[in-house]
This record gives sequence, structure tokens and C-alpha cells, in this order.
Amino acid sequence: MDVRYPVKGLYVWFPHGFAIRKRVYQILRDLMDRDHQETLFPLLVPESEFMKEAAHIKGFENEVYWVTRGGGNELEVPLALRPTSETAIYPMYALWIRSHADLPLKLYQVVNTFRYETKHTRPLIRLREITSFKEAHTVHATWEEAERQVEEAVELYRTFYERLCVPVIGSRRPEWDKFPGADYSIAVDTIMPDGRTLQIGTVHLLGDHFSRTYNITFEDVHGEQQYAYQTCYGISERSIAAVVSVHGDDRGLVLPPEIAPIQIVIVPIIVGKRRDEVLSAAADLEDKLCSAGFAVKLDRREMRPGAKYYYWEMRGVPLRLEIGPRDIDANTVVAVTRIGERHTIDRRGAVEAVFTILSRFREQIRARAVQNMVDRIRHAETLDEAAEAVKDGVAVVHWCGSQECASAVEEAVDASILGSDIRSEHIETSIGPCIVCGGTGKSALVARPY
Ligand code: 5CA
Ligand code: ZN
Repeated sequence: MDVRYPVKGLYVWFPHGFAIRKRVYQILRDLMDRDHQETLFPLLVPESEFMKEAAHIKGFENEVYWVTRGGGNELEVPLALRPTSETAIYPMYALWIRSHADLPLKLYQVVNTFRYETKHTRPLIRLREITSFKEAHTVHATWEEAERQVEEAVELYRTFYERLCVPVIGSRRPEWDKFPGADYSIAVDTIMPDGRTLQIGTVHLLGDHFSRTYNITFEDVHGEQQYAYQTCYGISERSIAAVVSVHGDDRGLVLPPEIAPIQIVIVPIIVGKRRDEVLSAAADLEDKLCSAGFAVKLDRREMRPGAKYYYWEMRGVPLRLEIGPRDIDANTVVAVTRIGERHTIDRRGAVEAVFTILSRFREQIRARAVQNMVDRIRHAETLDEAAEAVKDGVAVVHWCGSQECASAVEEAVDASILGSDIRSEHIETSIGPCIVCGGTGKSALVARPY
């Protein structure tokens, strides 16, 4: 991102970043499109609609930007820039949904949203214009069906993050942290290299709060009018922040091949007389790999090879191929992955070899990310142990669920209760004495969230 745009909390996508975004969101769209439909609603929401659902208003009132003038005229009804789109979408759902045959309805859109964030703003992580807000809004005939949709959405997000090789932990947010207007919220978080957590997706069971407010009803099979049950779930460009932070190293980006705008860079090692021969062998290799479907770049610039290596490493290219006179004589190519694994491959079998190396690379960065995450999770039986654990990671404690005990934890360990009902294959959960009051507690995460 270019952070020099002269409005706080707004950032500009550089083309390389945007190319990554395009690939990440293509994965997301492909997953959504399996059983959702994409749609597009307006950015502006009339105040009259915005001000209907009490809990929702309360949650967002301090974060909304308002448009109050059109040219020289005061608007009769001020318009909110959507901070999220419930209040834009649900009045229309009320018109669209008539009978049980219209349900379930599962729509999503990818849009910009605006939140006047007062916490420290950061590129990709806490923006005032969220440029890449994927929000899904579903409607169901029963609460149970909506609840199942929540589980499916959590699963969908897990699958999405698996494609990005980013490990996530699902958990249920405490009551006071849930989405304004929801029955409950489930979030997926990842652990950043500094041990702090990043919430990279949330799924909310809205129940019938919004359908009662916006009058979203349907005629059931017996001909009776019923209020519908709803869910919504969202992901933002924080998903890209997660990829950047979880995989990157001191030399720059490390990108999973599936989202790398350039998957393979070919660097010709040109020495004196054999220049043409090397360049033509490199071009031949480029052709072959392109035809096989890889995104390949042959770097012909007049620069030292070392400077090129550095340049492409910073941009996260998963694989570098080096070809010089000695390789031509031996009919080989040197392949070096972004994490430094080096292979000498046969030029005739280059396509197959590259395919294998890239698949392996992907598994390696995935495994490395999982290991890094697991290493930062520690079970704690006392507040002292929890305080120690959250210095550079996440603590798993027993917690009774009360807000008093959550506050006590927060005071003692300078971290907060992130969630309970933990969903992770890497975390063992159990029942035990609350870390504060000793009452019956469930496993909960204590973390320092971004
Ligand atoms: N309407 C619901 C579901 S779409 C909603 O707005 N949920 S949310 O408020 O939890 O936002 C969804 C996700 O967007 C969050 O989990 C978080 O990952 C991301 N997000 C929220 N605020 C910001 C922000 N200011 N900048 C970047 N990402 C954000
Ligand atoms: Zn307690």
C-alpha cells in the first residue's frame, strides 16, 4: 500500500498489491459462488433506515460518516456511508422475500465500507475506508437453519484461509464483543509473528432482530406469515495482511503460489560471449512454463543477478530459476524457492519439476505457519502464567464466562478474553476451574488483538 494518501486511514493499492488482492478475492468469490449469488447495493444509506435497529445503531453511531449536503443544498434526509450493509440490504430483502419458496436467500457483495475508526489506523488492518469488504447476508426460515449456516460459513472461511496457507482459530466472542444486533458472533483469528492476534473474519447469527425491524417476513407452508432468521459474515483486506505477516520474512513477501502475481522468475546468468545462447535458452524455458499455465517473468534487465534476486524476493515470487552457460552445457536449470530450497533440475523435465517444487513449497510454508502458530499457544493455570504467555503469544485458560472475571483477567495480564468455544485442531479444550473465581470454566483464549 502507499500510505502517503493525505487522508488518515485511507491507503492506495500499488499495482503489485492489487494483483495479489485480485487473486485472493478470486478464491473467495469462487468459494462463495458455490452456493451464494453476488450482488451490489448502494453505498449510501438513508438515515431513516439506518436508525431503525437499536443495538445496531448503538454499535456503529460513533463510526459513521454522514453525507449531509448535495452541492449547496442541505439534504432532507442525511445519508450514511455504509459501515456495513445490513441497513441498505434488509429493507430490500423485505420487498423481495414473500414465501418460504424464496428461502434460503444467500447473497454477498464485495464493496468498500467506511468506518470512522478511533483506534490507531493501519494499512490493511484498520482502515477508515475498508476497500475490500466481502459481506454475505443470508435469510432462513428457522433459527436452526440460520445456526447451521453460521457453521457452514465458519467452515467456508477455514477453507478460504487454507488456500492462503494461513492457519486460523475459530472462537465465540464474549457477549459484550459480539456484532451489534447479533445473537452471537463467531470469529476466526490468526496469530501474527509478534504474538498478537488478528481477527480475519466474523460470522454472526442475527436471529430475527433485523427481520422484526425491517419486516422481513415470509408465508410458511401453512399460509402463516413468519419472521425470517438471518446471518451475516464478513472478510476484509485483513485477509491479505494475514498472508503478508504470517508468511513474510526480513527479505519481504513470501507468497503462496496460488496468489502470487508472478509465480516463477527466470534470471539469466549472462557471462560474456554466450549471452545470446543463454537468453534464448531462458526464453525457451519461459515459453514452456507459460504454456503449462504458470505466471512466469523472464528478467532481461541489465542488472547483476544478485540485485535481481533481491528485487524478486522482496515481491514474494515463490520460485526463481537461474540459467547460465554451465547449465546449458549440462542441460540443467537451478531452481531456488523463496524459502531458500535449492534444486538442480533437468531442463527437459522442467515443467514437471517446477510443478512438484511449487506444490512442496506451498506445503512447506503452510506447515511453517502452523508450527509458528502452535508455538505461540500456551495453556495457563494461573494469571501469572497467562501474563507470561501473552507476552509473545496466546494463553488458553479456563474461564467461567462472567464479565467480572474477564475484566479481572484483563487487568492482571494486559490482554483480553478473545473468545470461548474454541474451534481448532491444535488446541485441546476442557472444563476446569475459572482462572479468576475458581467456578466451573470452559477453555477460552486470552490474547492481545490488533
Ligand atoms: N456485517 C457484519 C458481517 S459482514 C460485519 O460488519 N462484521 S464485522 O464488523 O465483524 O466486520 C467483518 C470483518 O471485517 C472483521 O472480522 C474484520 O476482519 C474486518 N474489519 C472490520 N473493521 C475493519 C477495519 N476498520 N479495517 C479492516 N478490516 C476490518
Ligand atoms: Zn470466573
